[in-house]
Amino acid sequence: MKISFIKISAIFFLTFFVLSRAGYSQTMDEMWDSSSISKENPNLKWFKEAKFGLFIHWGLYSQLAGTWKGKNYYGSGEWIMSQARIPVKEYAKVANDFNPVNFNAGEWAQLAKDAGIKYIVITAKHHEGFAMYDSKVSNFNIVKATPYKKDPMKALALATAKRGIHFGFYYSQFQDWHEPNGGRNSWDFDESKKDYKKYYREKAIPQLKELLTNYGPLGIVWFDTPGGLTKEETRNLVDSLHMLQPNSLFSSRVGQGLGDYKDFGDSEVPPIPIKGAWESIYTHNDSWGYIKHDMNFKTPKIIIQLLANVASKGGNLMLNVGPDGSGNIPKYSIQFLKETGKWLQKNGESIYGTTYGLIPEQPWGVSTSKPGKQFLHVFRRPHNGKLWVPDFMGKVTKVYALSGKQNLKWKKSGNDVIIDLRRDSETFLKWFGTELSAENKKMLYIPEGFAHGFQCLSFDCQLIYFHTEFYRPGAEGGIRYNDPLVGIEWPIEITTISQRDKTHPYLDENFKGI
Ligand code: JFZ
Repeated sequence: MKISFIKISAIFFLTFFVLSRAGYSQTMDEMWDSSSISKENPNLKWFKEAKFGLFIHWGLYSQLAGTWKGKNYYGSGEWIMSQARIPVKEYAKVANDFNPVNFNAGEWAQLAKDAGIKYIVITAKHHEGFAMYDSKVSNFNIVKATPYKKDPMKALALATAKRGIHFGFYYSQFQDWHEPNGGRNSWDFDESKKDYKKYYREKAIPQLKELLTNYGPLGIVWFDTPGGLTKEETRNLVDSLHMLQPNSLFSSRVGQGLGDYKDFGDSEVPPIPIKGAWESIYTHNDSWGYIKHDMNFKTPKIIIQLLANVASKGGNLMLNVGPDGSGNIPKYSIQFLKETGKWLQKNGESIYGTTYGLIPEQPWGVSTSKPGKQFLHVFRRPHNGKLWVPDFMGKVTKVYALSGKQNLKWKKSGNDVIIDLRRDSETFLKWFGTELSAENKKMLYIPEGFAHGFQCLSFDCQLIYFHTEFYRPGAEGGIRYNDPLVGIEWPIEITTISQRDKTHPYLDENFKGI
């Protein structure tokens, strides 16, 4: 028997837009806030429109790939020197084997281009202290200390410029585990005896000057984990570096509130819209630096939803990949980024140059906007096909699917807009892959790379599973409905809301309230 009720979607959600009346556009213009862009740093304009950046963590730790002396480490591959308490002298020997001959700047930059990425920030020096560029300040660098002998940053600066991608460096200004006076190596050096100022004078500042002088215009200098400087000293550092690159944006992790835009904590999206220029950073799997046993890659669906979610709060997503010690970007990062790029080619209008929408986050998804337009990113289809857009103050003139441009039926109910997303109106949906084992109804095939992306069309449910095994791309086989770690969930629609009881029967007598 051929079973066809389960389909797997590559692109799980849709985008719609709503034209609004002129008066409303004004409000939108205000919300768009172009005046505040020009009042603040004009260099922020490109950044605010860019929405999608690529972070690259690449260094000696990439060569170690999460393993030291036969022991596997997990979490942050770039922290392995600290996690394993590797002495400076021993760690430095890793450079002898670091020969990333597969590095190809053109390929990396082209991947970013194909993925719809507008800026790249790469680690010029992470906490390990190793310079991934040709530095005259310290010999602990890729040109002097490795068999590779070339400067990959030079090539990448050129390759990105050629493709119109803004280029930037991550630089760990305070933590430097290689240096006796650098921050945070307490296993080789006594922290209390350190002269941080000497380290800044002799390494960090001269290296930053090299980076800001020798690689053309930098879109961003991404500082990280500040320390060892007063506000005044930080201001002097920032001012002197800005003289070298007046148009470059400095990340907020330069410290003391002196950055040009805000970075949230790692893997953090604010729950409500935030004005001004800001960025959320996420990594594609679980680690920033390459770990060969970390296969927990986010699927294109998850990346796209993350991008839409961040955009719906008004910010940028900078997604990290961790190339390996040979210079290869992990194949799932390549594959999933390209998929994301395909989606952006059709739906990019709902992301690039947008800001948060007028509609707060809904059970079905999020919204972004441009003057006169609202884009609805529908992550979860309402079970009855009716998408409720509550309290919508604009005048709706048209509702349509962004990719494909098919008009959708809609009506108003008070201030709510109800959009018809029933199955017969979903010709625009791009489903692919209907794979189910004919012999065993309970077995669902996981196509490579889409271990996250299930949707049960027959009863509007979504498969959920708590077994990390299932997230591993490339895992053969399938999952069983009767597996205790697999569940299904589906949305319910609440039509009447009653007053909440003042006394809650479930509360403990001693409960003091929240
Ligand atoms: C830092 C680094 O230590 C880490 O290796 C990686 O480069 C990451 C992008 O940045 O880690 C941080 C820094 C700040 C926060 C969290 C992790 N924070 O503010 O929540």
